[in-house]
Amino acid sequence: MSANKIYTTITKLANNDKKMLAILVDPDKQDFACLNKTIASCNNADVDFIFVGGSLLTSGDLAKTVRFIKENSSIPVILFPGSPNQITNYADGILFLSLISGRNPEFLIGNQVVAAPFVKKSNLEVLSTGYMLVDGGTQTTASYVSNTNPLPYDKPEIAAVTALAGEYLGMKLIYIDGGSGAKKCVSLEMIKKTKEIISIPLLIGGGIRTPQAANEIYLAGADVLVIGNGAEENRALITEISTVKKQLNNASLVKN
Ligand code: 1GP
Repeated sequence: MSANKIYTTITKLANNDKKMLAILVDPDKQDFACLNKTIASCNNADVDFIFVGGSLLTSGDLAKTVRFIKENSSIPVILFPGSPNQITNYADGILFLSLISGRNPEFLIGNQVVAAPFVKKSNLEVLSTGYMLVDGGTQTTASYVSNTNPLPYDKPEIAAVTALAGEYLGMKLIYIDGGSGAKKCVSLEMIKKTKEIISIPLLIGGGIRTPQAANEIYLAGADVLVIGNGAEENRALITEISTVKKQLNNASLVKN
């Protein structure tokens, strides 16, 4: 994949008010027969990216999972690593995350230093991402493992200025996450306030389980939706959210 191909695609679409959909695959939860069905659903729907990773990898094989996806799909695969050992050259790109909602130096810069030489040796496209965890009503693995407090759910202004600081530090994407299996999605108010203040693409994930929620989150200003558990539990959700995305993109075509 040529340099910056993924980022160019994301910015071009976001700048044209086009919405994107990413399906998150957790290598720990994969039985390859199920993964095959998930990949088929992504191929048949209009999924833009497949993210692979997890806050904590225990039994899964990341490289094998990514290779299997690449063998069965042409959708770009982007690593969403919870730790520096979640790097494989089989993917197309990597969200090079800094957990800017937290105040744990290991997740702000320490792990990135460990990962940097491995990323350099790879062919992965590096997508510098300001990653923000928001309280989604339950303690998530991500906030526990990172030993950080998530942003308060009802403080959209803190989220917005944190994202802005990330942009000023040179990050290319902002990802606000309620965390895997969040009970509540990131609030629409937080998405709106953040989108208003930043000029880089905005990814939203955590607890999105219905096409209605996806529609509202897109309309509030998310450029990319990330769906993990919801798609694992109900594969039809991939097609349903993809349909929402296509309808919004067709409407924006008419508007433009
Ligand atoms: C988690 O945002 C992702 O980091 C996806 O969350 O699994 O709740 O969809 P869900």
